[in-house]
Amino acid sequence: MNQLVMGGVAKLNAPAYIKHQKLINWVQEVASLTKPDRVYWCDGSQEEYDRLCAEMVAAGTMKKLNPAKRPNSYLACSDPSDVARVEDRTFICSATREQAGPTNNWTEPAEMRRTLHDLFDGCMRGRTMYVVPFSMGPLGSPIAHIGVELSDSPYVVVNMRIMTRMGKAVYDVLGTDGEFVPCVHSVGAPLRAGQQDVAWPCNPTKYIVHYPETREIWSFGSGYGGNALLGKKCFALRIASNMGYQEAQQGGSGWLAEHMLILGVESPEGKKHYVAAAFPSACGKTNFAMLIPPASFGGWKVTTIGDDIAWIKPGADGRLYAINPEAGYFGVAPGTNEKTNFNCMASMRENTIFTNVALTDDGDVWWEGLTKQAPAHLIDWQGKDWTPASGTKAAHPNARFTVAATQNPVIDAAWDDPAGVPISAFIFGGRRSTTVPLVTEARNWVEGVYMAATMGSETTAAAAGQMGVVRRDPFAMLPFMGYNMSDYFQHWLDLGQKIAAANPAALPKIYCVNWFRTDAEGKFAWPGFGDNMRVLKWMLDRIEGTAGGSDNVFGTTPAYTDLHWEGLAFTEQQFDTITSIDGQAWVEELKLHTELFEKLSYHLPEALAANKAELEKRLAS
Ligand code: O2Y
Ligand code: MN
Repeated sequence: MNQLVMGGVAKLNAPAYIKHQKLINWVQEVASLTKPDRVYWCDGSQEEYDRLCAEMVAAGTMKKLNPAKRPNSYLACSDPSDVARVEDRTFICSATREQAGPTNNWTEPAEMRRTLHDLFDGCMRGRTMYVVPFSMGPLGSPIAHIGVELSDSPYVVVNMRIMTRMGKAVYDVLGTDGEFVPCVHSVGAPLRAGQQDVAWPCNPTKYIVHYPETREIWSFGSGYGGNALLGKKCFALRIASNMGYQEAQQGGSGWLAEHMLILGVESPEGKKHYVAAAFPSACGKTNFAMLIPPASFGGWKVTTIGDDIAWIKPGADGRLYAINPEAGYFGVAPGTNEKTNFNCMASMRENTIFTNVALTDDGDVWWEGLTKQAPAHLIDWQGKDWTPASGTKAAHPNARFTVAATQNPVIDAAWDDPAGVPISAFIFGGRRSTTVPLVTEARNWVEGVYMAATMGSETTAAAAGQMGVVRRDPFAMLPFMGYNMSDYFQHWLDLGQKIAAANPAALPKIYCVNWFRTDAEGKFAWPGFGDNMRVLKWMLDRIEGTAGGSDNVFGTTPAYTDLHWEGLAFTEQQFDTITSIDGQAWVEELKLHTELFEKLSYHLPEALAANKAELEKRLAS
């Protein structure tokens, strides 16, 4: 084993296959600060994964599920105080406050370094520090980047092995001097000699800190999801969005790190397009990424490249190419079932880590929405006996499954292609019960960027404790932006301009969608799920130039007859319910756009302000 008892002296015994002295020195430096009992260099093997899982079962962190029901699968239950991302504890510590912008928490970097130095000093005592090398994106892809996470959580290691390309091969790509993003993570719970550990160590003090200038991530106090699996939101969105912007600032074409799923759609005639779609958290991204077209769409195929994050770069032909930087899904379990997402259920039949779901009496898992009727008895996510009469949730609303992308039965053949896939359209969607119509096509790039910049979403009870409050969530990036939001808007505008200057036909179309309009009874008026294919088909037909649409104040929308309705009893009147535009509601909506633009006034692109003025003029007339 690549493991060494340190006895207070920071000697590492890095494996001979690691030739990167700077990396070894950094591991040494962090070990000297955090003072773990052991340093373990992960190789990413199956044997290592199985061993760590067995150790966590012995420690009470995970339970092995019944292999007859759920082969090679585990359930981990977190501390009840550590169940979700902590946005109020997340910081972008760029050199100046303006560089982080008004949508991010910011602390002066030197001050934050002092705070973190004190917290990390000795924070791994009694624990093992794992060295986790990982690639975001196919190993060696020109769009991929490498990270190394140092963590004192074996739960993080096994999840990172599923969520990223993790292991020894990363060192071959790094060579002697390759670049990597250093990520330091601690649950913040040092152990005194002889002290008994708890099943889910964590610390009430939490910091999720990004230093964009040095491209470092430091995370303290949480072992959960986006707070701890640092390849995901921290690297693949916050740090990467900044990297893509900086590349443009330094004279390159620049690139995009987006909170977007990527899917492929193929017509019965074999015409294939890829689209990337941004939705805020908890808006059914995984369902859309694995959509099954209705039966009346015989011969149409939807395939998944990714369910959460896209890295997008201009290719040699001037088009935008996207990769999924991740290798697995960390999806929300509650609400997922054979009807809402058959492919997702199939993905997690085996080799899955579940977190904060309930345990059945026969050693399988259950969550709200999995079956119509709840089992008569369960052990809930907090380890307590549960019956349908308990009056509590058996699974935490943010309970998760971690599963390899390769287990998805509709994984796209090109999902691992280092070159990425060409993007034909961007889709932006929020959760709005009123105001925003089912689908609108932007007439030009600026109009599309405006739609994305001003998108909003109603909060769900689980997310905010307050139903139905509209939160502006530009590009669905609000919690994940690694720099100033207005500079980000400008970056999108500039990239569009560069692409159009070389070849206007290479520009993807931009759409705004809303699956969540409600009827007079407050029920969802649009069936959603597989029926979203009807909207997707209209978009593809538009791209191919074969579908109708008419202009309104915001963009181009389909008429009832422009959509394929076979197999769905949905009347023209129902269609009106979800596409009608309420002028007064839009006057109110635009006041919220004004509020947003006032907040983002520093560096707000003039083109967006002008687009808003045009919109107001059209609305008034
Ligand atoms: O609560 C967490 O840590 C998970 S957040 C998450 C996980 C997977 C995909 N998206 C999200 C998100 O919040 O957007
Ligand atoms: Mn997400």
